[in-house]
Amino acid sequence: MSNTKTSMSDQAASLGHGGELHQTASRPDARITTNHGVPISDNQNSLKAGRRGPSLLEDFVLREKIQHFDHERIPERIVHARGSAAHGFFELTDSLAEFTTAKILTEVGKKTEVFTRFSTVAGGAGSVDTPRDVRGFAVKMYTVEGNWDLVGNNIPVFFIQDAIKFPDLVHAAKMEADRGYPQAATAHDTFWDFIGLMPESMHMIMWAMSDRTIPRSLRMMEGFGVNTFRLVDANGKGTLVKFHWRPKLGTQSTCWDEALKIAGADPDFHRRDLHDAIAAGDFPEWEFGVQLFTDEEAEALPFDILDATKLVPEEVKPIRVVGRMVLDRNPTNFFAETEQVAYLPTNMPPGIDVSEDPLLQGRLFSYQDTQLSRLGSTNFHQLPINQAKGCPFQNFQRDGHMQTQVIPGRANYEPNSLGEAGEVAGPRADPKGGFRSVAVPVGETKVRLRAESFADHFSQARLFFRSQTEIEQSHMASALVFELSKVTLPHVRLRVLSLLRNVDETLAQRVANGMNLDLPEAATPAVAPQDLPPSPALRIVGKYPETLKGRAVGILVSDGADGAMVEAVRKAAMAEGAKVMIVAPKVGGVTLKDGRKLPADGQLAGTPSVIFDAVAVVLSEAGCTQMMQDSAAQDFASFAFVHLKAIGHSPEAMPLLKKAGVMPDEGILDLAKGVDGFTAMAATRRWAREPKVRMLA
Ligand code: HDE
Repeated sequence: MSNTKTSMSDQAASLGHGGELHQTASRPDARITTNHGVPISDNQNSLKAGRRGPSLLEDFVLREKIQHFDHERIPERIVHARGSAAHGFFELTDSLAEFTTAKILTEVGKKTEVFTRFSTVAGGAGSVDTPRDVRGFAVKMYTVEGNWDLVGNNIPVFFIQDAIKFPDLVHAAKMEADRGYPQAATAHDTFWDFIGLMPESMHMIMWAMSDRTIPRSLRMMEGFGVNTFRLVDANGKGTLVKFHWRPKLGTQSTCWDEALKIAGADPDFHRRDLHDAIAAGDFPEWEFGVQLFTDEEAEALPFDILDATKLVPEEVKPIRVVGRMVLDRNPTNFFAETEQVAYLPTNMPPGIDVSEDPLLQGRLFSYQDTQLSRLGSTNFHQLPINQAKGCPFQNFQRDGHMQTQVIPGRANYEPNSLGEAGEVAGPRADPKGGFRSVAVPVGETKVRLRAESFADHFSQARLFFRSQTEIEQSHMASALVFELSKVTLPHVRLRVLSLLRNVDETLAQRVANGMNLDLPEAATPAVAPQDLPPSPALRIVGKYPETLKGRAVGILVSDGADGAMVEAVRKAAMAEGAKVMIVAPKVGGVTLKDGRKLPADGQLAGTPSVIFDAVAVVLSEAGCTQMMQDSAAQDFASFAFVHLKAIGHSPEAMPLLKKAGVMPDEGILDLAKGVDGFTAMAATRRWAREPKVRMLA
């Protein structure tokens, strides 16, 4: 009797708002059941014919459990498979009512729930977080007029101009078809073969070879809508728009050598960083901005606004900041939310519309289609993470795989007059408030071609390269040398070099020198490149203020270390907004000079300096002697040095630093002289050190 009572109350508790069933696993008194609610008496042993006999087919508990497990995986995303996400909100700070009717862009101060997923592009779902790759930046905003998915990247342009090339691009970039490698890397023959044959990719290649593709943190990336969209006012008038996200923590990157080493030290580096920051209440925030253009302004630009390989420099059209996004809640369940979320560029509230960009036009088909194979049902919009939470969705689409709605009545067609008989008639179109497309004139002859206005492939690649600081230019040249040195086909290397000559002769020469090759003849461009005025806004170095906020400082300690020094560094770094970790040879920590115990946050062998932005090495004399026998301790110091980090140290730690090849410069500080300068030095990389530790192209 009491059993029946429990099972009925369990069931009642598990019925959600819409009548959907929820797991009760979080309840301490919850009984384990089959998927159909039958209580299970033993979850450790299968049903057997005798004590040592074979298992019985009759054992539906075993069969159901194994079978469900066998089907746990769904196809991973064909691109952007590796991703990390968080919940948060969008808040409008400046109304765009002059240009659009979309409530999310006109109601200042209103907060709209969002779910944002960041991703790498090429690697599989289980690949590492830090390859050189473009990052996806997809934001789902649950607005009161339906979901708005702004499915962007951390780079404002793209490799190709027409969607028809996308499968080729992705095939070429992913692991090679016969051998199944390399994973999550573009440094291989087929990618560069494709690039060498696609001059339109040169602008994006400049971005891909810049430090933008090795971000320090998902919290420190800019985001871009890439394609041009339209805002639509109450009269149906369209205004062209490009969307931007700017991180409050600034754009920051790793060093390439560091990114490679992080891949080994912590394959989940970015996922962990995002999760930990949000869990600690350190919520990442972005400004939301727009660049708006009338058709006439767009017409006057020296390229086509419908061409996704081009950007509009901020110096030409400033970004108007109109909102902010804060991510303040980690997903509760990775699969249900981060994996099952489905972003669709076709999700737009009334007041926002697409442009004729041929890349975007292809995307308008692709995302809906890919969800059908990935999530397996046309009802994927009913999954909690995909539901239009800001408003109800209602239409006459019915049935299908995994239908979870129990819709009453017989009105499943439209028009109907069932309302006249007092029955529920269902929803109707809303000519005024419903989604409307801008009346853009079209109607030329059908053609399969690339518009002449898309023909200039080099001017903006040149603009980007020439807008960079010297430091960034040398990183780009070195990245190209690294990638092309992994290419095994000589003609592929030469073809890329011949394209680079149209971007910038000095760049091409540096890359050729870096491979010890002679420069081939320049490729013949379809349109002669122009020298556009440089755009300093395209840099990372020097663009944002230097800060320790959101960054991490590691303090390596030994037995007998000076506790006051450790404490002073910790306090100073935390006061600047950094996360601080104590690293010791043993995870139980060390005994300080004054006899106090200092617990460690990480063991030295598993907590290398690559996961920190700056380090302090606070050792006793005996501790230093011991650590000099440990390659992990030497690597800690030497990698911090070659990755251009500030290193604070106790005087006793000098022998270790010397053995590790650390040479004195303004970023190496004796902490016995005070910790004051340390945080200022730690707020940025010591770029001046780089030529002394690395052969740059
Ligand atoms: Fe995507 N892209 N894409 N893409 N894309 C997908 O949709 C596609 C492009 C972007 O976190 C897929 O749900 C085509 C540009 C992001 O879930 C797929 C073309 C930009 C994500 C697809 C492009 C993006 C995707 C695979 C060329 C920046 C991850 C899984 C016409 C503006 C979203 C999925 C997430 C995912 C197609 C080009 C961004 C196959 C055909 C340009 C951030 O539908």
